[in-house]
Amino acid sequence: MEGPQENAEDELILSSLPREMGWAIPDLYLFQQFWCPSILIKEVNIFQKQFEAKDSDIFVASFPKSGTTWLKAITFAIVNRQCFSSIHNHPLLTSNPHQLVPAVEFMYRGDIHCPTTEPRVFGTHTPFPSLPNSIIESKCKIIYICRNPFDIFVSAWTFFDKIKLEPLSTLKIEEAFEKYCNGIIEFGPWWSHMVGYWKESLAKPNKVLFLKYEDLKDDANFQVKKIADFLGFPFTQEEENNQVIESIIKLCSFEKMKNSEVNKSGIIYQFLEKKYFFRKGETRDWVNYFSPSMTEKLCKIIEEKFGGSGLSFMI
Ligand code: PAP
Repeated sequence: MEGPQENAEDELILSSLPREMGWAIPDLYLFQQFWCPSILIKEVNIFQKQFEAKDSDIFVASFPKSGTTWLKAITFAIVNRQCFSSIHNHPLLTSNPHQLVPAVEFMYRGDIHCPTTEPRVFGTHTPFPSLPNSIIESKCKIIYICRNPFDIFVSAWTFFDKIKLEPLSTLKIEEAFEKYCNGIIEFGPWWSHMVGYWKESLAKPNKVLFLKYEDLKDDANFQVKKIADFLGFPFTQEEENNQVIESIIKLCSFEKMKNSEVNKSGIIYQFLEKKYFFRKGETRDWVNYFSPSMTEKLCKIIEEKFGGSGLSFMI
């Protein structure tokens, strides 16, 4: 527990940071160059200072609404496939992926616990430059999932509206889009988040694997094998013959997870309803929401922010 002096220091630090209204969290602070939700600043700080990474740790990193839940499920299923070989008694049928693979930022709030078995698999929305040194310096691995910024916008706009905290009211799509184009969104700007991990994946391909939601949708079999190889848990020929990859894909599929009793009700992280993590699970749903001028504006921003980085999106 913090005493009055620490609380006063925290308040002082916060009051010196630029502040904006969030989409779901009333206050976002520009902390270490990203828009950190006020309720997580202390946690991100503790994470940076205290987290001790083990060489065997695995991090599923992402910008919110990029496919985190899906990749957490796939990663958990890959690395634990020897313990839970039967699809009928798998923990993913009785726990939400966010319970099995906790977000490190929420771990310090008390309701989510650190995994006790190795390899420990964690999730994080923290941008690459703000990760603790022990993650950078250890041999642990990071898998980043990236999604096209059009679908992220729609997914975020619909999700954040459902989970928003008092006293926030519904953001009109135009208002949300304006914020999005200025990078003002929980853990934004989205472009620096993606580019940070992208560059690291190019510099250290054995440390950071950069995936795209669209590629996972397109050829899950190929991507699941790639993840398993990267993590040092490759599938044997026998496993391939026994359709182990296919059963992992099926177990983690959108339909299976959305319709699983465990994901239909209840909350995680103290205030998030599990059912809201499963909406449509499709690519290109953005065409149902974007006007021509919004499309043009976002295309320009993408060109400006990603031009020359080598990172591109199939729009
Ligand atoms: P988070 O950052 O809050 O954890 P995240 O899981 O990254 O959210 O993103 C949620 C999106 O992934 C939703 O997309 P949508 O709004 O466009 O539908 C959600 O439906 C989708 N999603 C969740 N689980 C799966 C899955 N198993 N397969 C494919 N997409 C999924």
